[in-house]
Amino acid sequence: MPLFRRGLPSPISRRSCRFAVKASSAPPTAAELKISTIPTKPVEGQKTGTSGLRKKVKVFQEENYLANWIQALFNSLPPEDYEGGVLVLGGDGRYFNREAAQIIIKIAAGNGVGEILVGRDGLLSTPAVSAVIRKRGANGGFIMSASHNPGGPEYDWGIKFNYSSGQPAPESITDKIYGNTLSISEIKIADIPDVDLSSLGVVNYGNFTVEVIDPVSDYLELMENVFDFELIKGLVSRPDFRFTFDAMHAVTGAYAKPIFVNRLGASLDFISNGVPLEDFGHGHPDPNLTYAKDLVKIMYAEDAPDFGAASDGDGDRNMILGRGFFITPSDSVAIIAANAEAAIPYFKDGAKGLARSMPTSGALDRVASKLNLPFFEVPTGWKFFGNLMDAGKLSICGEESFGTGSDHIREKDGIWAVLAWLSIIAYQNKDKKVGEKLVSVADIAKEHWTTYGRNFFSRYDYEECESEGANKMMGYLRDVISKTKSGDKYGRNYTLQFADDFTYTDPVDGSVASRQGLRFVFTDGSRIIYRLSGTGSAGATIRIYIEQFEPDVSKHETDAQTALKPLIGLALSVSKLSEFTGREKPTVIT
Ligand code: VG1
Ligand code: CO
Repeated sequence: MPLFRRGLPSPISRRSCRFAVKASSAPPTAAELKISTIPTKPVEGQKTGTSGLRKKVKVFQEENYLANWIQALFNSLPPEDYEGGVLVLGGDGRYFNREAAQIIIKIAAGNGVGEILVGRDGLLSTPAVSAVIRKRGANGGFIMSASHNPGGPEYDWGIKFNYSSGQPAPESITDKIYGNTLSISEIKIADIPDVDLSSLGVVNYGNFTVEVIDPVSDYLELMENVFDFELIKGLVSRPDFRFTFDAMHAVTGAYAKPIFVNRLGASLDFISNGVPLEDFGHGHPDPNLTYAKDLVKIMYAEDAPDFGAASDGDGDRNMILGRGFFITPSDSVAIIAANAEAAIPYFKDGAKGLARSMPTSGALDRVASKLNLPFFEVPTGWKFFGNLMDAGKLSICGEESFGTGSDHIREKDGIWAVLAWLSIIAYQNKDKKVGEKLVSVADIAKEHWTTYGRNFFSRYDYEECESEGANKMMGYLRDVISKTKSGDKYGRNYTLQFADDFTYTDPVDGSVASRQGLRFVFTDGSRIIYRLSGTGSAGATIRIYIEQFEPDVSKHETDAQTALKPLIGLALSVSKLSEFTGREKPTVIT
């Protein structure tokens, strides 16, 4: 599979239809684009995790730290795939993005890139970067974000590279980049002034062009093609329906007003934390029950709105709440998949296939089986879905970590998930007169459970443990697994079907990803899964995923923590977690 699309229009012809040239001083001519080569030394530890390279801001501020990684990236790609080509650049607005954008622009120019399309003020959500790459036929793009990790001088920064289908670079590329960071000796950088990113326009330096684009318009256009906006507008403008969205002072703040208010008619009052801030207002921009507590409080209050949602730092995650009701992400993707054909025009001919990450609950599997659709289970991380989408095998997919999306782009998509839920609610209520009782979020979920059964699911996170203890625990569990056999008894009620370390073989290109999570699967379908996070920037985060299927409708309203209690106890005792880590309680429970 070629990495980049060939036969792109040349940057010159692409440029002719753009905005008027805007530059503070007369642009230099081609001959004047001076490129310097500066010597550098390799830096340890620039290995990409689940989603890009994430470190403390202070680490990225070390001399050439970011520049080395960017140059190593260009050293990893065939020159014909970027020379004279187009790259997209954007980010979530976090601290250090301004400086980083200038470094990336200059190194791209130094390596012969033809054009950079950058979001105004350096802003573009992760899904919007994917959308812009695809719409404009770009060769790839950079996302400046550490996603849900906190931002600010003391916190995290991150960088991710997506290629021409808009998909996060696969491990074959990120491994190559890492290899090159260990042998790098020079950086090629263009000697141009900092580019003004605060207003739309085009500036040329010799054969190199920077275009500052509106961060919202390409993305909004795509959403209008995917969804029936008139249907959603009908719901949002009802006097008996209230909707609230928490942008967590992150990038979706830039999207919420143009989409929900201006285009769909929601009231501006219902958007909270809608201004993107460099430190997310001292928050942790992770839309879950722990970190989005303001929204949770609103949605569980008396007279709560009918629908509440939040998105993360870079806009690819989502949390969905009804009045006093939390939709687990594993249920969310299953419910969207079950209702998509009827409620979302993009899926009017049905989905091509469904997929989830391995630790995500099996709720989606049941929808796939009922709708008779191809189904895939991939490792954690969105990059594993892209090949299936490119091959036309997959339409709707999700992760338990608040990620939901489809093949309209190649990233998970927070606003898409909110629009998908609004479409489903709107569709189910389209014939309801004002004053009649509306079908609520809770009704939709309960109806789904009645049809498919309920997969109780919970995740326990132990953040920033000592790496040594966490690694020892995983080693110990591998040892335990090697001694297990089918039929082993666990506690009073569980019989082991199998235990292993998940390995995935990509059905499209045959690439193999191993050591993707330790799983204990029991004969009744219950599962316990252990993984170490690949997105943290300090210590180790242990994740334990617990799942149990319940076909009995009379038990569906049990609280998930109550229903899962025996299995959770088992997960803690089997792993000896508190002995290895000294932790008695998780930092986050979802
Ligand atoms: C976490 C999630 C994973 C998600 C990844 C990136 O990874 O578990 O499902 O794809 O974050 O999401 P890990 O390795 O920490 O478990 V984001 O919104 O941070 O780009
Ligand atoms: Co994110």
